[in-house]
Amino acid sequence: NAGGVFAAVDIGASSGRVMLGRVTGGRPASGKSVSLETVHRFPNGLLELDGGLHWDFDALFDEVLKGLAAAAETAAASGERITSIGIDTWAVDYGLVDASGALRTQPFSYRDERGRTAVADVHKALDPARLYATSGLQFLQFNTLYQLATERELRGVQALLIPDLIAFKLSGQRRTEATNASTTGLFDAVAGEWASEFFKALGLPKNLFPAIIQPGETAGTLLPEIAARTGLPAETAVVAVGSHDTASAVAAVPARQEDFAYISSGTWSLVGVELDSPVLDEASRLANFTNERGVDGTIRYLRNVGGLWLLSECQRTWAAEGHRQELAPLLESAAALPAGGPQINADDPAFIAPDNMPDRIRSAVRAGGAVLPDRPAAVVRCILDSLAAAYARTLARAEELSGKQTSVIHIVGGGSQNRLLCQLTADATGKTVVAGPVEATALGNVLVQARAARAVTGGLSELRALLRASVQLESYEPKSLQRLTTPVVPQSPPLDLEGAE
Ligand code: LFR
Repeated sequence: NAGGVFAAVDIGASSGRVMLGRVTGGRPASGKSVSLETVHRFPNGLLELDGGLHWDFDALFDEVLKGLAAAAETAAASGERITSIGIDTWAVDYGLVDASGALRTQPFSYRDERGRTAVADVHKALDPARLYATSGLQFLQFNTLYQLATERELRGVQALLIPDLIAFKLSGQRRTEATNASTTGLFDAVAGEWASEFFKALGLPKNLFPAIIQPGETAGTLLPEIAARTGLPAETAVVAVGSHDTASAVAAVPARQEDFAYISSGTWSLVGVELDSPVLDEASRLANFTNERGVDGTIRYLRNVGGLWLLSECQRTWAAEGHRQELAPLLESAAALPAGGPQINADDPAFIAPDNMPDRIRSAVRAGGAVLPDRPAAVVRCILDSLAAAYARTLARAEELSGKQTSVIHIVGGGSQNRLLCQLTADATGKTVVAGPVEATALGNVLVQARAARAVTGGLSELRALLRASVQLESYEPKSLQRLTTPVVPQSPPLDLEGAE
């Protein structure tokens, strides 16, 4: 049983990449390993159109094709054959396509305010307790159902979530991948199917979304024109993976034992535990924990905590003001500052929109009765202290509400490279932090494809063992004294289920 070569399309809010994933090594399975080679990288960002915040899907798809062409070329140069393509991106957002397959507009971004304006109306039709009891989804003002409620006309179109839209453009096949469907608010967390009563209650067309496909199932093969443009054989499969990036990231948490917590740390921090079944009770709803679907029918019981978006937006503002700050020296100065400085509530929806992040952070600190020194390093330290504190309180709640105790925290994604953040998290939680891999989303994507092709076998624990044999990890132990001096954190604001008027 030889290995295989797979193409992973992995797009985040600030950048995308196409990678070749190789599974090599013979029997037994534990002798195998997985590696990644980046063949194409491209930027992503918000596009302002008619006053709304969108994604430039046409540009992204162009980059995907360039990336697949580069993948084909790289593989051909070493006599390899790419078995399949898997796609993962952020969740929630969608494009509307008509019968001919044309996109109605560039997809809206979840950072646009439109979802928020529809919350009150949606909750009039379906009260939040009923929504949660079925979907198990945390309340976020941008969840798909609120965005859909702002659409003027949904007859004659279908909604395709972003990874599904890419898969459709590659293969001509329309499907909705299950892990991402679970972030729409229109999905039944127990049945694992669309919650048809919600479509009815909200007046949404019954077939607004295509049928569900599970990670590991094949959607189709390449359209002839795509094969011609990329140089990939037309029989290359488009395989569904955990198309929600967080689902792929959690599949690639290199945990050795069952009792682990994870933080998928990138633009957002997704903080929680893996469960076999959802927690749908009222306490869980009020704490705003989500039950998103993971690979192999697992439940990702977590909360969205602010993320490195806070930091990247500050950097963007500083650069625009003419004093660009490189990350490495910034983090070094931030690490040199004493513990116990001011904090903000990293979960505050006030930080979702772009622009002027340093100002917004400064006024949040001021509102809490403290002062933030006017230096980038102080702002960065405040962000990281606040994230670590949010991680600690979120994990404590996740354990309490789910009854699952954890002994180790895995940080995966970009944040796993941020040594200060990893150490502060160990300090704030009092637990060992294991950091890595950085490319968890792409690795989870590749492993699900590899299993579909039978290049690897087993459940998530076998995939995780293979990962541990393949990647470098780093451990951080808590400095217990610091933990005792961590200040009381501002509490999350009460859930704004009515939506802001
Ligand atoms: C992370 C992520 C989160 C989701 C947010 C918006 O990239 O996918 O899981 O809540 O983006 O889609």
